[in-house]
Amino acid sequence: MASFLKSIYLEISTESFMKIINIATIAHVDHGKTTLTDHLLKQGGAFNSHEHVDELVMDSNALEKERGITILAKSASIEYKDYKINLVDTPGHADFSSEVERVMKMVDCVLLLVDAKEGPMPQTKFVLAKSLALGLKPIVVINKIDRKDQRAHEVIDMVFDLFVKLGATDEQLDFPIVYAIAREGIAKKEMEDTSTDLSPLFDTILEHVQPYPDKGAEPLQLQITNTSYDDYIGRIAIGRVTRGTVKANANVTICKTDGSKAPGKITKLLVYKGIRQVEVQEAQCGDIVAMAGFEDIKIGETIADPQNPEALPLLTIDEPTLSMNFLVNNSPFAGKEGKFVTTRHIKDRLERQLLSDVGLHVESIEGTDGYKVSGRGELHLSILIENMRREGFELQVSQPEVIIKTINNEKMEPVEQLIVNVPEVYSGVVIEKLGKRKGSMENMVNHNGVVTMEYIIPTRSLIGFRSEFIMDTKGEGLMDHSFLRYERHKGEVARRQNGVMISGENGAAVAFALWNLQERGIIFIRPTTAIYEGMIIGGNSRSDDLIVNPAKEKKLSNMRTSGNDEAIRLIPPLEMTLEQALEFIADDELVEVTPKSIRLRKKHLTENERKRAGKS
Ligand SMILES: Nc1nc2c(ncn2[C@@H]2O[C@H](COP(=O)(O)OP(=O)(O)OP(=O)(O)O)[C@@H](O)[C@H]2O)c(=O)[nH]1
Ligand SMILES: [Mg+2]
Repeated sequence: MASFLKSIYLEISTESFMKIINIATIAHVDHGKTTLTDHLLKQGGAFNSHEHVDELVMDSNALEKERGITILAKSASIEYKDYKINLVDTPGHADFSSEVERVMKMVDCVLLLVDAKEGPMPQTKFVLAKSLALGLKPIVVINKIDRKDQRAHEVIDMVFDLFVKLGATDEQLDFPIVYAIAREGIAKKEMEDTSTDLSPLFDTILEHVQPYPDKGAEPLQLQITNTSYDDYIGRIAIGRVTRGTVKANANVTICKTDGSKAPGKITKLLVYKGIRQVEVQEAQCGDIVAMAGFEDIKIGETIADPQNPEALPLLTIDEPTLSMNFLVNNSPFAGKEGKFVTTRHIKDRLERQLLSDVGLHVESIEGTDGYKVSGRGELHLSILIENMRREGFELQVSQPEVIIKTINNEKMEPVEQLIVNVPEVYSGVVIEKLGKRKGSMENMVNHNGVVTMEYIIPTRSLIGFRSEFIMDTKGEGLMDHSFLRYERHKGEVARRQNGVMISGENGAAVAFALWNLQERGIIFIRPTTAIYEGMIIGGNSRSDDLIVNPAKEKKLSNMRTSGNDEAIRLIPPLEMTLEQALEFIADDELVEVTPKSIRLRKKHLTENERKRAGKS
């Protein structure tokens, strides 16, 4: 969990003894976790009155703000009556589920948000299953009840069925329900109630959740569930105090993941106060603390009393399902736009990432200047690439590949649960395409002309599917998927059907050439874009690859129209995002990523090289 590093107060704060409750918001993507956390913080007095606060303060990093999604879990605290409540906002996207799972080990209760229209979605099921297995008793928050198409009561029945299906105990089944309009900071115990704030939710929390028991006199034990980095104080280890009292400057024992023990010292101790971290001399049992002094500590290790060093059970970390090769940029434009371009740079950066990103694996690739990087999904890896390019890196990335495993002598592959929502008219084409990609339909309902279908489908089949789906449903379809499990390998599936247009020249694209080419497919570049031989400049409407010359000027023979560009009407180019580009490329292609550009290219730049490679 990232801390609010810029705002660490290095003043000493003395904490008075309070009852401690830690709560996490969990849900499917976009069901309103960050919005609710924001309003809980505001109404819980987390901000000083003179403080200027952004909307969605918890989505604090640049990528989160831009994309409107939460990537890293984050904590903040409020004081309500005589309680200190730590609130942890978690990401909803399936690629970040391991982080959510770890966060749940630090909390006493979860607020399970469910959209009053959408109802439970794949990630709702995943996070609920995990929280039930940990013995937590969730509070269900039916959010967005202001939506015209809300169906809160139906959604509650669906949530109840989900609890039953996931084997909830009677106690867990007896979950409290709160209705909310997170965006307006309003919660209600009954739909009909009038309410202007979140106090019904605060009250429900206090009624339902037992504060953390006072184990302050016992020997210290606390597990590191997250780490972050601060330029001033270095590596920060974060966890909840399971037992005992933690003190600044205390000598401790680190119980390592390999079973060994090592001495350590807490050089700084911080707790959350509002959205800041404040330095304290002592933190209470149950509280979430951040500590400096442990340069190479790993997630899952336990900080313990040297007299009584007992490790907490290791954390299980989900295995990666998808990998991409991160290669040194060797395109003709290498080194022109980025600061960090060598294998060494990439290696150091990946090593740094590994310290806090436990779901990530990195291996070197023999005979190649690059690394095979594996993670929990496309977004997990593309966020890393996006962060790297913002930091000044250049690299090339290969087509995402799923990780195939052999289990009991059988070839197994990751499969996803996919939910699509499409207007009836498009359901035929979507069913056909998913069938071709070896999807099996599990359920289909038609609700007023909108068809909702559930599929189980190989992860591999979904690479590149989204762009087709958007085209096929004219942008009206919604799709959502998350990793389900490993299943027996389903054999070949159809990948990209279309070829590409490859530049045969170096130079700069000109409008006249692009205008001529646009009848043959979709163009990805603009006039004046610098091009090189082997760069992909468009998609061909046919299945073969086409070598073209985007730099070809118009001959000046026709006096009447020369210098007159009237006839040239260019269709705006399809400029792909990083994710789109990664989904698009075939296995003989690469995405070239620099701080300024995302280019597509053939691995082999000249036609001769491609022919030779094709023969071998
Ligand atoms: N109509 C309506 N919209 C809401 C409500 N609460 C949140 N939203 C909107 O839902 C969208 C998603 O909200 P977020 O709070 O970012 O959702 P999230 O669950 O944190 O999303 P991730 O972190 O990406 O999983 C935003 O556009 C919010 O404005 C609500 O009560 N009513
Ligand atoms: Mg969020």
